[in-house]
Amino acid sequence: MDSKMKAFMDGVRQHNPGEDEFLQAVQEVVESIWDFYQQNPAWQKASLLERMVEPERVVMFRVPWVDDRGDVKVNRGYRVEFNSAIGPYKGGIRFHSSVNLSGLKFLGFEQTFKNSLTSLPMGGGKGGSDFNPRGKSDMEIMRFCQAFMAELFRHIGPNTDVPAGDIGVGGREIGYMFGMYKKLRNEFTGVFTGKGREYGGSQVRPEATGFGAIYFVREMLALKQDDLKGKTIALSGFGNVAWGAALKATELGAKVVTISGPDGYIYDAEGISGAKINYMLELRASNMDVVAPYAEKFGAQFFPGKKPWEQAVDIAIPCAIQNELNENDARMLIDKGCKLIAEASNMGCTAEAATLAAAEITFAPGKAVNAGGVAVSGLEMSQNNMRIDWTREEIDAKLQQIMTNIHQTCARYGKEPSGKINYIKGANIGGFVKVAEAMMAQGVV
Ligand code: 2IT
Repeated sequence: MDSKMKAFMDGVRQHNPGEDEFLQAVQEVVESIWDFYQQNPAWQKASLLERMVEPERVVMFRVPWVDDRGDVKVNRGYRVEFNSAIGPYKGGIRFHSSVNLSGLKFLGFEQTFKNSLTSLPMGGGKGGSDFNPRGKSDMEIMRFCQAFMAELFRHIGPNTDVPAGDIGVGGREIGYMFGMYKKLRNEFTGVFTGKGREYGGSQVRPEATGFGAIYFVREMLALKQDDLKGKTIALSGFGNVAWGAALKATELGAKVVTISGPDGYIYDAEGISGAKINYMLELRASNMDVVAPYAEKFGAQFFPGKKPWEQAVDIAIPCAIQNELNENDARMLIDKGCKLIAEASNMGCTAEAATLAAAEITFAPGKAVNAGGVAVSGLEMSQNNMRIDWTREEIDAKLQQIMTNIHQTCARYGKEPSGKINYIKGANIGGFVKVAEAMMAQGVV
């Protein structure tokens, strides 16, 4: 590592002690852009990178709510407004017991570059709470969402900060949060994306992250004169992202053989298709956070406590959570013939796993692969502001075009002398440039 870069990273580490996930995300970006950054003395003089690793604002708040037994519970709420150089803060809200400041800072930082890659005018942000939706009743979910919004409403707005869903936050939660925002502000605006179709939600938003990931993988394969037909795919997770990816991969002729939950993973040799994909929605709606019932219902294998990366597949797509695929997992996948790993979860691979996969096979990072979700959120914002509703075909065509463009951006900035594409470098530089230029133009603010 270059000594100046090491000094920079030491400074970030000292300034953000114990924030391992945030430091992991920063390190990956800094390593990718360092040479490029050094070529521009004006950027260095403006301390651009120093400013970029500091969120513009972090809001942390108490969320007190009453459960069904009448007991008062207290959770912590957050919104990290990371960067607004190219548009209003934009990014999801995560409800998961693992949520903490480090995790949300990593996600908000990543979101800034991802949103830039989409080419739409959106800044980066992320929020959430350590509230765990598992086993909660519908009324408990509603009361929690309302309590969360009772504070968050004063920090967001359609031209300020536009949240969306993430892990633990889907259509139902967005409905409850949007309803509370509307009541408190007495105005109907597109302050959230991922809304229901009846009140301003876009076509294809639920499918967008998974569809976009598969469109991106299709581009990666096309470059090698290959396609998805007949490929076996291991997915992890069983939520919104895995669901959309399974639908599109199956439609394009691939066979999805695994999904997973905190309880273990399912291997279905016949392929997870048709009604089996829709069953994922039932599993999710049950609020139990388990995939085991799939095995009983469809006669597939269930591996308790294990991850799907021990299976022989052509392609692996982590769709659950950060660092869910480690170096050993990558080693196992590669040794069993896997040729491509694409992150649909944000930072789904550990740094070591990503490095190994990038060196030995083909690897693409989440900020490129999963950008389709926030891209369609951007289209939802446009439709809300124009008070129009584009058709499913129009949105899907725009999504495909955006994913193709992101792939081209990765190729443009990530092509190595050997001809191989370094997708990590390509995505990081590609996302960085627009944010950097916008910040330079706007002065020291
Ligand atoms: O990680 C992500 O890109 C999301 N959770 C979606 C964010 C959004 O604003 O649609």
